[in-house]
Amino acid sequence: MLSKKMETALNEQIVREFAAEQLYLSMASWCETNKLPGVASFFYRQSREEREHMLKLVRYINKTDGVAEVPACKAPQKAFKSLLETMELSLAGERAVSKAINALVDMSLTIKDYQSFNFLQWYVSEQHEEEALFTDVIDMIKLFSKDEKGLFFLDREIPKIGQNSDQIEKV
Ligand code: OFO
Repeated sequence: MLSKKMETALNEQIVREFAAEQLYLSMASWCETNKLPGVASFFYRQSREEREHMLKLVRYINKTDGVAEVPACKAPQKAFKSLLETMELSLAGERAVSKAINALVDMSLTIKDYQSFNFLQWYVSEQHEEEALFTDVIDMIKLFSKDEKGLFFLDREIPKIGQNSDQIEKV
């Protein structure tokens, strides 16, 4: 059974996952309308993943005698200066989510909620993967953006990054 404190904190995490889903969807749309169909598919995938993270929380809260709350949608940023900006904003967002997950893990230990501690471990690994993924993409952009054909190459290669982990999740 969830304590009120943990139920509230997990519901706040739903808001963060939802915000990430919406932001990635907005970035996908921006890429699609800026001649970057490959990166658009990358962000559509990221957006779907964030929705899965949100649903996992909804199911966990409801199955642990709590009540999940579906949050209102605040419009995400819709215009971006560059491809690099989308990735830097993504990395900053993932770092903020990692911090929030760590705080939830801390709370679960403090109040001896070992079920939630166990549940949250999945998010700890996921955040590690996502931070590494966006760091790799940023490095790649910095390396190739000076090249004339760099943007064409990046649009083809970025969607391949993290594809394996996506496949593993679907198995
Ligand atoms: Fe990467 O934000 Fe979800 O967990």
